[in-house]
Amino acid sequence: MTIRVGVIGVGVMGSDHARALQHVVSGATVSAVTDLAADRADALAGELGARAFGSADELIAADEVDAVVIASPDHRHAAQVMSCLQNRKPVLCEKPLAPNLDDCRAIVDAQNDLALPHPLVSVGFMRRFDPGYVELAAAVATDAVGEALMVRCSHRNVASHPGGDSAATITNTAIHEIDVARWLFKSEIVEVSWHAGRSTPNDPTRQDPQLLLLRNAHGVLMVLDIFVNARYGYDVRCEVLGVDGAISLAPTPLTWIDRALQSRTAYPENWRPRFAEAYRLQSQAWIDSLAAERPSPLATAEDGLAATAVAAALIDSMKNNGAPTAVQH
Ligand code: ISE
Repeated sequence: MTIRVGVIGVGVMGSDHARALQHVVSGATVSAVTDLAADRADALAGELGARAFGSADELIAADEVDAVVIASPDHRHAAQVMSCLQNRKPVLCEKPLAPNLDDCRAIVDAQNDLALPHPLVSVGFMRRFDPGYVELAAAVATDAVGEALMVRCSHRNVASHPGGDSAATITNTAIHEIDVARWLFKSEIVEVSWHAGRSTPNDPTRQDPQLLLLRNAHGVLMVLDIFVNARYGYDVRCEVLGVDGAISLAPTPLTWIDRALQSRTAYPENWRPRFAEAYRLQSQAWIDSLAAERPSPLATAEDGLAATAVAAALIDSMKNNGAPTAVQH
């Protein structure tokens, strides 16, 4: 059975998802797209042989849509996920599930009220499918470096998305490390604190970089520097410090160039090349679960809620001069 997917939001991420579902992921086809920029939806619909819809609700309700991918702006996710639930359509919602904690809770409650055999909502925390993070998680699970003590992460973008602020850095970008912290250790984050030094002059809309501390229920501390205007390259790092050693994500360049007394490599310009394989594996796993009518192996609505709860605590800490703040689950 080929899964006919409708894609909501065909900007950078949505069009990447649509093209991969059409040409790379087996068992799927893109039957429908929609975007507030109708010309963008029409162009992609023409490219893929799909139908362009005038609204997310019309796409979600369409008979030719078996499942939905939401890649619209973060603040639109909650209403669109709720519409998928009302139409009983499986949905892969890009992170975050919603930037707002109450919206995440409403989604989890609405899904639970349906009492369906399998949850409909999956959340696009794609690093869970990145081969490097999968290897890291296996090492943590087997105490390969001894019992984990601390995690050091860096998440650096070349340039921030327009229209964001200091809170968006947390809900849209750091949300990945928040999920990684939960997923790596299978442990809830119980306390956080937010810190900052000087801020780059390259983005007056936000404090940048930020330093986030996340402590889980087993006492493991994650230290995350997040710098969304780093300029030098897209650079994601993760190192787990254990009793007997340390394990880190390996650098991901494909080549090194040795020339004129220099040896150099290149950073990716953004997350898309760095996590292309993670997105492919995530989408394939989602489609395979739909075709086999088994539960999705992706992050759940509860994972989305938990991540946004941690983000909310970090924002509270930010507003309270970095005070240690308990996470309200
Ligand atoms: C984006 O959605 C991502 O997934 C990237 O990993 C992150 O670096 C970027 O800031 C997000 O907007």
